Amino acid sequence: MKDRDSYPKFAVVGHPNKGKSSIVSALAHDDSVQIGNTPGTTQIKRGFPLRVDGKIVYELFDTPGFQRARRILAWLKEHEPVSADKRADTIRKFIHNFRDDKRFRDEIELLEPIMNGAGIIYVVDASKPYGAEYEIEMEILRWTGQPSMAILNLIGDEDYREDWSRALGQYFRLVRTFNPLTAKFKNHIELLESIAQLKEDWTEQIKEAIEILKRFHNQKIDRTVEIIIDTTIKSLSYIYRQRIKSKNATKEEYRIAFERYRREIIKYEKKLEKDILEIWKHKNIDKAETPPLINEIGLFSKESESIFGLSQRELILTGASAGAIGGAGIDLAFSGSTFFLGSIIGGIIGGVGAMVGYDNLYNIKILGQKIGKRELIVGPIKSVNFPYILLGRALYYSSLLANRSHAMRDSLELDDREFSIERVIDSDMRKKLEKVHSKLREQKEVKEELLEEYRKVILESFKKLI
Ligand SMILES: Nc1nc2c(ncn2[C@@H]2O[C@H](COP(=O)(O)OP(=O)(O)O)[C@@H](O)[C@H]2O)c(=O)[nH]1
Ligand SMILES: [Mg+2]
Repeated sequence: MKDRDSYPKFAVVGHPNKGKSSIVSALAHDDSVQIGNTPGTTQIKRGFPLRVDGKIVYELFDTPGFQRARRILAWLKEHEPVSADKRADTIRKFIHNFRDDKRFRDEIELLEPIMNGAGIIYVVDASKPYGAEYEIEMEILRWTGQPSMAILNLIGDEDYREDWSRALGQYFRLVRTFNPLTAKFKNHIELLESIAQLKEDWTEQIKEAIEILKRFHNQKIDRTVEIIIDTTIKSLSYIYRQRIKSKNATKEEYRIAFERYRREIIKYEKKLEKDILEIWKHKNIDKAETPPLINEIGLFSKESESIFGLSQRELILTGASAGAIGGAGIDLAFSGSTFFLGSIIGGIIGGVGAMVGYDNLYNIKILGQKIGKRELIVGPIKSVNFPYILLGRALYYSSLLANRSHAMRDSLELDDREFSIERVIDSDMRKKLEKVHSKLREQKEVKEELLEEYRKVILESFKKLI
């Protein structure tokens, strides 16, 4: 039977400020790891396990940087054993003798997990020139006898990886480049594949970890797609009903009905935002700085003339085939700013005078059942563009989070100009989507096969982005 603690462990070590904590954060999918500009942010070692379904896949130790490597190596050499196989014992002796000595606290913190069986991940900033001063700490690590690899992190713009590799190759079994801030899932897996080669005992365990991570990653993708579709369908079929007093709704009644309708759709999108953050485990994203998806760009601003790069003509064709959009609707949708759902809906509320003309787009009806029982109905939205705005925003937002390293501490920047829905949804795909959208516009039932086709298209488009 496997021992409960049998998962692989790694100590991430190196000079201060080389990106150790960032690497731990990225590889443990944990955005709570402290990352700092000032050396010494990490003072004591801390283990960060990567859990999938409650089970630990591996654990990384974030450690303080080396501070007094020269003194320690001198001590080790003074106590040099007769043969190399006893060097690890000398390290143990050092830890034992100096456990309470504050001068060596950082080194003891970083050596301890290694002597307890953790593999070594040595981190350097290869955008800075190589220097012999690193050899002292590399030599100490070599004395531990633990399997080790070096990671070349490029923090700045320059690239001294060749020099570094020549030196590191003499101390470490493997040398790999890994950028903790830009690493995507694929890079993470590649790094783990390298780590699997470090020690024979680990190969099976790490391969298993890779399989678990891949499966988990696919589950996250499926969940994301499910939420995007669910939100889109809910928004497209949403209908707001409000009792009104007379045959004609007053301006105020229109305004209130629109506002309630708009708020509900915004609520759906906010919920999506929250769910996606949870799926991709971004707990500490700087939300205050995160621009809300619903932005205040005015409806009639001339900022952009296409919707995510879809040409007008194409959209009109899509619309024509759906047969659901009036001339006023087309003009409105195209003159508006593209990305910001709130502005399209919001703009209408803004100009009270504009309301009546856009009945077509928003499907506003007044239903008189009996005298005194009249209803103002808003929705389902008729705009052909609207579903693509929703989908585009959701896909773009989700891809930013799926691709975001947990080492990233910058606030999330949303910029629709980076994103073109045309790149991920071609016209064949759009035709399939349109089958569902048109049913929703007409308030008809959507058959299971159509939904399945819809799901495949959204999955395919999301996979293009991550
Ligand atoms: N641009 C860039 N910055 C990085 C990278 N890795 C780390 N940093 C930054 O370098 C600083 C130190 O990183 P940290 O992980 O705390 O280093 P540690 O002291 O070795 O744990 C932080 O401000 C990081 O955001 C990188 O690959 N690219
Ligand atoms: Mg640190």
